[in-house]
Amino acid sequence: MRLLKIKLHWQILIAFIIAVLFGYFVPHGVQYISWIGDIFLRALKMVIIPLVFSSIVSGVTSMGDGKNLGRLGVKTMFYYLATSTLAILTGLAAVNIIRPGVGIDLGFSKTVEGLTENTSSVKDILYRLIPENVIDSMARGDILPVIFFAILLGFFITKAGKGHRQLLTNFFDAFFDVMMKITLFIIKFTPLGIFGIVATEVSRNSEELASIAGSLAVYSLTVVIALLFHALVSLPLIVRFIGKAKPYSHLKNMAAPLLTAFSTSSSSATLPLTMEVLENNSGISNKVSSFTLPLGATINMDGTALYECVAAMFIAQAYGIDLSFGQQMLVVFTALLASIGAAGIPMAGLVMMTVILSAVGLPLEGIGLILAVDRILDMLRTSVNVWSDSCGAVTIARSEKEKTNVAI
Ligand code: DAS
Repeated sequence: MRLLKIKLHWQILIAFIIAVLFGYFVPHGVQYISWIGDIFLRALKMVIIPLVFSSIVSGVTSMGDGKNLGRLGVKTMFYYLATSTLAILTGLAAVNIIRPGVGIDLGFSKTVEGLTENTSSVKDILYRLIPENVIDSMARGDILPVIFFAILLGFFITKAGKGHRQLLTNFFDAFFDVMMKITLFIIKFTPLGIFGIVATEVSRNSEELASIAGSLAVYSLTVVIALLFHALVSLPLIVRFIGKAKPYSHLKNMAAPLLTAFSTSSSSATLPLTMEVLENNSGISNKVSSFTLPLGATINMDGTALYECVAAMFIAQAYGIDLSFGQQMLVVFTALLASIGAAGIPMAGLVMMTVILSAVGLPLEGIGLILAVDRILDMLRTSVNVWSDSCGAVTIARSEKEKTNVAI
């Protein structure tokens, strides 16, 4: 039981090392344990629909009773969509320049079914977004229309009469809280899942082991470089020239929440501290912080969106699949929606990877490639998520003519 006392990321590292050794030295033994990885992936997919649905409805209804929905709501949604898209494009550029997965060539023999059918014309994307039957989409795990419907439902709950609005808001907040607990319980089994998946992948590709390990390091570096560029260049430029505020003074103020986000890998757990720091250190009004931050912690995840894009492209490269420009734009679009749907809890980005891969038609087992480094990368992408939410609060507060403590 002492093993369970070790922090999850150390458990994952130990499980990864054992899995590589087992897969390499006892490849014929893998058939007795590969089911563990399959069960873990099934459990992750089991919670996606209810978790994403309740996360988005709860997040959108946190915008309050619709009064704020005017100018502040439009600015906030525009900032969130713009910075998440900028993050994704930064990741796309990095993964196309560095090309971390090229050369592994896992020899993915069969053409990846579904990939070619995913045309990405706007009409097709709209057809995918607006379902004929949202319950059928939920049953089939077709996440994009579920995310679209959840945003619509959350928005119109804020427009409902006081009684209904309060009842439904409380219900979805409670439902989301329980779904987070179930997901955190499943995440505890990640070391077992890693053992089953990685041992299987290694036994299948043991001859590429060295190149996979090398490529995994380059992949991690690609994610880190792109995340740091977005966090330390793109976002500060937005704060400086659109928010007319001092980004690095604000960064100093954000030290505690960023370290909390890094160590907990949970935007939701960091939210109370982020709000306290924004109001007391950077001097943002409660009106702006209490509106933008809870929403941001749920639907604005620049770090996650960037990571989803890089991971999907890395997996495509590793399987020798050359994505066309249109297919890469579909990856960008699904990464944006997946980041909106990801919950602010550890490894939520990994849970959403199954969404991206199935939406674009890439092999799900590609998750086995990135699982081992996911928990470490989660720490950095969560910090970037929180940092972007806080930059949004400063930029929006300044656009509302608030003096703040970080004004130029
Ligand atoms: N850990 C998630 C968060 O709390 C991010 C992720 O898993 O990508 O923001």
